Amino acid sequence: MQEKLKKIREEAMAQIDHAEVLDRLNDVRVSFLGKKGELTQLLKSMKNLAPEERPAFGQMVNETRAQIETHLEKAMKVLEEKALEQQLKAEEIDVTLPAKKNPVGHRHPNTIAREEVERIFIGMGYEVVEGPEIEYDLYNFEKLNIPANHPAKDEQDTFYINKDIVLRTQTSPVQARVMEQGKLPIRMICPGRVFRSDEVDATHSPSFHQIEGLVVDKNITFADLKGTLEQFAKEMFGENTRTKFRPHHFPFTEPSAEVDVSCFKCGGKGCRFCKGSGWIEILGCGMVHPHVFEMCGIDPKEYTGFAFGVGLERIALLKYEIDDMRLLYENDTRFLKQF
Ligand code: 2NL
Repeated sequence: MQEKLKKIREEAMAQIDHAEVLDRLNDVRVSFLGKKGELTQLLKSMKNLAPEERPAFGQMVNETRAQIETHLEKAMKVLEEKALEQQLKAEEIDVTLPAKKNPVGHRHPNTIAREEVERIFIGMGYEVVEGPEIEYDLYNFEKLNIPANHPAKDEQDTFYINKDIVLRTQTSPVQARVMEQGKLPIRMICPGRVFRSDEVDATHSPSFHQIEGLVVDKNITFADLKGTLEQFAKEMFGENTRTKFRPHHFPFTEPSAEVDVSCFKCGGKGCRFCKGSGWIEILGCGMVHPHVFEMCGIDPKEYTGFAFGVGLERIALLKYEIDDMRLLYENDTRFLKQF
């Protein structure tokens, strides 16, 4: 029996010494010290001994158990430390490595130009209002005095969803909706995306952006229109900018005008930029047509007003001297981040 005990102890110690992982140590514990373990079996077989031999043998078994346990504890500690060390090594962070660069975005030239226009008109007390890009024919055309047979309504110019619904060709329907709400006076601008069935080239795109403005109050005159747009031109293109109003025709305004600004490159002397004329066309405007007022529920005998429309891309291309509109839509950040 003593021989067997010695063999068990040596075997256990050897297995503990060879264990390389904690799980293996646990197996060793179970197979020697567990309920069905070898040492427990040996203790059970003590009944084969003579009664006077039992206490001494029992004590020997207990000592062996204690020795194995102590050895197991030590081995466990060593393995636990080794595992922790490995984990720390695997999760090591080198704080001296260069950080991953987070590319920062950039405002689009259209956005910069829009925010500049908004800033100028907000400074003059205007509200910024937005509206739907998909509109009723009624608001996009009819209420703006563009009748059924008008060439602008041609399928070649307008994207039709069905015979009553279009992709808006201008942002004026937003203004028609505000007028209909009947809260007067009105001082508003409405920036937004508009659509026309155009082929893509250096100056055209089927989807582009507009900012329209509208003022409605008692006693608004063409002088208010002129002063407002002169102020806008100076803030947008420089203090020395002069403006020129040329007669024009729009269905929704009467009288109507197109506005040129003195070339901000050459100051009006004439250069490649203004094609030698000294003037650059920037917007269209006019006094709101009485018929438009009537269709939007405003009495034209009591109220007058002016309106204007600016192409946002046109402003961005001019201001940043970009010669092809397509560059604005390609979203190449090498191009966009220059502005
Ligand atoms: C242009 C010309 C213009 C308007 C837009 C307008 C809106 C209402 C009533 C009357 Cl609700 N007029 N808008 C007026 C004149 C010109 O835009 O060439 N835009 C790029």
